[in-house]
Amino acid sequence: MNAPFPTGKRPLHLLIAAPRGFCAGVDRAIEIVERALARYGAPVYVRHEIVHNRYVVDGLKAKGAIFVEDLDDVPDGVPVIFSAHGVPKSVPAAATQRGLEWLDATCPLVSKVHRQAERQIEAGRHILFIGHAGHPEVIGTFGQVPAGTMTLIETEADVAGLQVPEETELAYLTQTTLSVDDTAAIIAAIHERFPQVIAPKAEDICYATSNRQAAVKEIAPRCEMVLVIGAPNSSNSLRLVEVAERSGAQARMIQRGCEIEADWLEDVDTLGITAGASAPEALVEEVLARLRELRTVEAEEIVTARERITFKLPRQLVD
Ligand code: 0CG
Ligand code: SF4
Repeated sequence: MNAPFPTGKRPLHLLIAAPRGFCAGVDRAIEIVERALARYGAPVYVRHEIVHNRYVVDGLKAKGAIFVEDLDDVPDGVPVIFSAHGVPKSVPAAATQRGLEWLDATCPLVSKVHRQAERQIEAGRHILFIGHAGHPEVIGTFGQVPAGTMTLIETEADVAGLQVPEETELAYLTQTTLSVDDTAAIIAAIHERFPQVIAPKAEDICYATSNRQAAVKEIAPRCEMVLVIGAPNSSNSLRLVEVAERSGAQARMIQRGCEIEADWLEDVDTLGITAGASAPEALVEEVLARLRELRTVEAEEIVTARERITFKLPRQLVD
């Protein structure tokens, strides 16, 4: 009897989402570390993972970057870089006080939210901040305003449970890497309960987050499974898993190609692939190589947007 597939491997159709992977803020943050290493020499300290990806962090460690969670772990006399997710104002203030040379790799789109927060407080408003508790971007944004002037909102139920004195003027802002759909529902609940609330002038969820979610919405309904290349502490990557699941596909987050087990694909003829904003294209290539070991792969890229945005580097690093 003839084998159904002469190569012995069943075909696997891949739908590769575009845009995927690195955004302009991640490109800039990594370049800041690389340029700082070239300019000052190793070691250069980085407070928190520069972006939430172990492969990126390990690559920079190999070039002489040292990653710490706390400014107190940075010795005197070495430069320190703040991660793309942003930091409370107290962190650069403490670095300056210690006489440390510091560079800020905060994404300009996160810094924009920081400035909006300051403006709302100057206008005398209380801020409802939609985000995920404990995420470094949330900690950084809360650290832009005096304690007690911002309340974290994670769910629609949080909106219903809010206790706000009658005369309080409210504004809302959001983390940049949230679910577009969940955030829209929370914002609708805020507007319904507080019709006078001040909305941000433009959406705070960043272009990269919303474009990657839209691309997954396009491919996932055609796939039995979607693989999201990203890390479990990467907010924007976690949101891609949710979007794929809500579109009816099975979804798995993976960090490396070698994690893919043959039996995951037993019932899969069409597999979606995407990567979070902090996952490099080298990992997409690694995943494709692993899939080619397992199956006869035909790949198709589905492009739902083109991204041309880039951000300027800090002045100190431009020759
Ligand atoms: O998506 P989050 O904010 O967790 O960050 P990640 O480093 O994964 O991606 C872009 C940035 C900053
Ligand atoms: Fe900036 Fe968005 Fe990228 Fe975060 S995901 S670094 S906010 S562009």
